[in-house]
Amino acid sequence: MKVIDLRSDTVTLPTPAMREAMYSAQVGDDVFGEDPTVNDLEALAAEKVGKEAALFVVSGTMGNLVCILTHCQRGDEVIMGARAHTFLYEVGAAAAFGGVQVRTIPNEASGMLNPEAVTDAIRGDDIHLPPTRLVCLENTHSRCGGCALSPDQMDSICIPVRERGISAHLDGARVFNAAVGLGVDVRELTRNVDSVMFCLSKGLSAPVGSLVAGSEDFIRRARKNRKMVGGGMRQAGVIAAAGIVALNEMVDRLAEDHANARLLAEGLKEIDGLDVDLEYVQTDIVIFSVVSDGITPVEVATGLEEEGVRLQAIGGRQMRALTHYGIEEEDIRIALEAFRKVMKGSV
Ligand code: TLP
Repeated sequence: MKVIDLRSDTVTLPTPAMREAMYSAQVGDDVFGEDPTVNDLEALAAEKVGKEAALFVVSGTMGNLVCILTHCQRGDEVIMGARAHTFLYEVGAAAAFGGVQVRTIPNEASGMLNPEAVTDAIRGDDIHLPPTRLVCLENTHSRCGGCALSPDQMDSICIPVRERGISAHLDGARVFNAAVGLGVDVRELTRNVDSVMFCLSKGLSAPVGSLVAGSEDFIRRARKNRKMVGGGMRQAGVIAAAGIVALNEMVDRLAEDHANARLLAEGLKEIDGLDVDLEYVQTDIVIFSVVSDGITPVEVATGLEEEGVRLQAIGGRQMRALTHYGIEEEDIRIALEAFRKVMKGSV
């Protein structure tokens, strides 16, 4: 039986073209700047997101941390949404390694931050207050169902922030999903941020890696911070090679994942005991609720597992499913059938 794994788009396996590129990659010692494949990937990444330079890092978590370390000093304050991945799921790395204080403001259901709430949270010049150094945004917003912020929404936060001398960072783990979902060039989403992190190892299906992009000067300093956190890799071209394929071949197909997520969400909405707000299903993530009292989300996940469908309960009554490379329309139909079976008799 094929397991239909909807836990995350991180479970994607490398494509045959990636495996071939990895096999034949030219490599060198990247700490000396001598891995030609890493250098090619960094140049390609910088160009894709419209920045001067880029840096290959191990993971999204490392990328966000390296950016925070590069923007901030100990004792600085960083503003982000209360549902930001960096706040919720990155092990408190900014506090642990950077000594920075994270100040959260509420996310709207779409992941958006109220631009006025952001500027209001910027600290004044007072001996008692920590200096605000950075605002972090997330697009698409993982905990807000993969919603995409438009270029105008991004600008409405970033422009006033930067006018006040504060930097803007984008956790763009899935920024290519946002761009494809909105039908815009990704540069329109990154044009007013000082730094952006995006992942190759999620919907783009590469086995490992993320990139950080920004100005030449920012990336030079970020490179040193990456070394400090143990992220200086050596013959990393073997994994960078898959990243080049990911950026060149795997972006446009994200639209298929979005269509499958939509199909899944519409199907789930029809099932008694489940509820989905379709307005917030915009890319590859479907967050839905188990509204029946007769079954818990954990029991739903266990029942589905027995049917060969894997997904996660994410707290409260909520569950999450992600579509990705390797999941076909037919798999969604099979998954919906499994849901009907598990939910039957629970309402
Ligand atoms: N998200 C993972 C889990 O950590 C929850 C997932 O399965 O969605 N930013 C965002 C918006 C993310 O969703 C993630 C990973 C990261 C950063 C961290 O990336 P990695 O896992 O590469 O450290």
